[in-house]
Amino acid sequence: MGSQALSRAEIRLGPEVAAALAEGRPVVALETSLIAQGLPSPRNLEAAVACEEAVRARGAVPATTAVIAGELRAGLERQELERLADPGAAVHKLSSRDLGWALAGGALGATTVAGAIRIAALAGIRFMATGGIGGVHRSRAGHAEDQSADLVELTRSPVAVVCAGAKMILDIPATLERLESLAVPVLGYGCDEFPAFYSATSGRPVPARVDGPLEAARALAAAWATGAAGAVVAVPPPEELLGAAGIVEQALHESAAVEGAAVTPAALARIAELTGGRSVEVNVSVVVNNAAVAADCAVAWARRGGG
Ligand code: PSU
Ligand code: MN
Repeated sequence: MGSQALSRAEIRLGPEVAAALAEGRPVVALETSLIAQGLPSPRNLEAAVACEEAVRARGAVPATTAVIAGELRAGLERQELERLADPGAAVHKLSSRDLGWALAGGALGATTVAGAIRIAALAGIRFMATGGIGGVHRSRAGHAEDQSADLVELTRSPVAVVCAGAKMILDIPATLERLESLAVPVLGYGCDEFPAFYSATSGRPVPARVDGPLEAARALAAAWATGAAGAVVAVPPPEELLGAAGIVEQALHESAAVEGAAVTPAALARIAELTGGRSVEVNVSVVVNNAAVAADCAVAWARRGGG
């Protein structure tokens, strides 16, 4: 029945990841939808490599996640990253609900936040980094309500997601309300305001602030001890995209006909055009910064004894 009976042949950890987990050393999971669907080539591969390097530089082991040839994976080889980043490869965007069919069917798939934290949970990894989580989309006349499964997956997978808030194209206040309804802890990392991905200000306060990795690790350990599953650690972007709000408005307006999972890639591509590529640079620096912060938190958490 519904028991978690994945065989060893179905989930494969990279050797470094397996060793680190066995020894209680810090590990940070990374998503790959950002690489396969979110960023243009060749910056996507560079970003994937830079995230892994940032995690290593801070003393943790990167566990980049994907589904490849009938296996859930955490910890990829360079050639596998290259395949996921290849614009000519047909790479599926996998949320957590998609892991089953992708695994059974041998599909090549990149993980969203939801997919990545589900794999992390199965592997026993407690920290994950991304750019921005999915959330509640702005309502659009004639379109069905669109809420990312990232939100619900945070209620199931005990993983701290380090991000610069939610994707900028979303309805940020509605996303924060939904996180509250779902009882997902939200921590501002050195900030009082929930960041808005391309900018440090959203006008919305965070419920709680932590300063530095030690405070974050303490707050997360206590949240897990009191029954939380996933948590959001919101980190202000290291650099900002000037005029982001207006540019995002315009991109969304122009991609009004796009539906479902295609909305993010279409809007991001248009934002990149409208900013002459500057949004891509900010996006990469945000993702790499979050990977570094996630590693700092994972290191602090492992030092206090993990869980
Ligand atoms: N943020 C970005 N680019 C992205 C994503 C987030 O700047 O490509 C991806 C992440 O993988 C996130 C996913 O989990 O979008 C959410 O997609 P959806 O709204 O379709 O659930
Ligand atoms: Mn959606």
